[in-house]
Amino acid sequence: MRGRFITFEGGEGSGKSTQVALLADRLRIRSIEVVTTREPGGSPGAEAMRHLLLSGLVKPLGPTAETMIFAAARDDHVQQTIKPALTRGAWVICDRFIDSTRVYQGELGNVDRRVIRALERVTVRDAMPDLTFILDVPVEVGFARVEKRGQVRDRFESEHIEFHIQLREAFLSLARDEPQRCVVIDATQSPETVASRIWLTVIERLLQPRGTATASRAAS
Ligand code: T5A
Repeated sequence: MRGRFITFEGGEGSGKSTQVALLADRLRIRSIEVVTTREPGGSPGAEAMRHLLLSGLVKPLGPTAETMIFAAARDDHVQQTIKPALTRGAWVICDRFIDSTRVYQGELGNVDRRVIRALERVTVRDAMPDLTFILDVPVEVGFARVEKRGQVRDRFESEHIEFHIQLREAFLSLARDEPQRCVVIDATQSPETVASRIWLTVIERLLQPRGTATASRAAS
């Protein structure tokens, strides 16, 4: 049976990487094989393209060219990592995926929506996420977390504050458009509290067959 595919999306410092790891731990305790991965990256070819994208080397080429390089990286990632894992029945948890392209390059980069969707069809095909968590934090909270980590800001983290405010709105709007796939999580609470909310959703949507014990009982 095909494994499940879960993606995490949201603004900078919203806690995606932290929650990817915490969810993987909970699933592994249930003896589920889990592959954690990220975009841009997640396969040797895509990791090589990650450097080009996040260093800003590609920025001068413009948003459409940048989108195509994100798509090339995604194609390799889907073919080399995601599809083989799903086919053998593993669960895949990915830190950013198609919604980041829709929001960063589409909504904020003004790349034509038809181009974004066409590239999505070519690269993703039947590897669509079953469930997408959109971690929502006010921009200043995300920035403070990134700041505290003390690393050099990448190409997108360096964008002005208005960019990040629009980014947050675009993710929330996307979630409203696809409620069957996307779940917004208030990510301002502690990592453990956020992880518990995510876990309840995974139980309700992916683990708990209809008509069995309530999610809260199963989670305890
Ligand atoms: N991009 C990506 C596109 O433009 N188009 C695309 O198609 C794709 C796929 C990727 C960049 O590429 C862009 C978007 C991005 O700008 P990245 O380096 O992978 O860049 O960075 P991000 O995905 O933005 O991830 P970050 O590492 O910045 O943030 P996370 O993963 O959201 O947050 P995390 O878990 O690393 O946490 C950040 C800090 O906060 C703490 C952590 O300990 C850590 O120090 N933290 C919390 N603190 C308090 N309370 C909580 N609940 C916390 N959760 C985490």
